[in-house]
Amino acid sequence: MRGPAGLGSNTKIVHKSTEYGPQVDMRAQNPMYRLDDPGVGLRNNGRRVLTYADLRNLYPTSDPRDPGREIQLHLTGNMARYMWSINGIKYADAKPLPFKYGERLRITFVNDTMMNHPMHLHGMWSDLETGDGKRIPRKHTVIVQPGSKISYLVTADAKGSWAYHCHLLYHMLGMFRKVIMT
Ligand SMILES: [Cu+2]
Repeated sequence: MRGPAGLGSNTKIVHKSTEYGPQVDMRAQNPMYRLDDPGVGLRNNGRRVLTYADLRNLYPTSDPRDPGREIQLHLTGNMARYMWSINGIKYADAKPLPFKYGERLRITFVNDTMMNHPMHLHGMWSDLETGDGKRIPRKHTVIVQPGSKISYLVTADAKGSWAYHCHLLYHMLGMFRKVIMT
């Protein structure tokens, strides 16, 4: 089941079989949206900290369609071995992610690790779902907090091959996918 545009995902969280093995040392048991959580080190510090929950677009949502499909991606790793992956599979072993030109899709990230991962999809906007479908903010990079989930919408409007990766240099070797849009 998919929620309407702007409100996020109702889809069940599933840890795929590829997430089980020495390359993954933990899996989030009940990941929630934490859009209004300032994050580690910025909570309850006496100041008002702006969060993703505060973001609204100045302009109406450019593509108001509800998503036609949803991709759930798990950010995975093994902290002690410093190995990083998506769905337990590192880039070198992964198949490209297929996008269909013209589609509106939802990406839901589940962070199964204890670190933040700023995820960057090249070539398209990441329309972050913060609760208002009419004013969806557009981002290039979306931070996924530890043990949480987050969703955004993508309009597939650029054919070709695109990089999709964590923006932390030491993570991106494994936490990386190629997107191919046809
Ligand atoms: Cu990362």
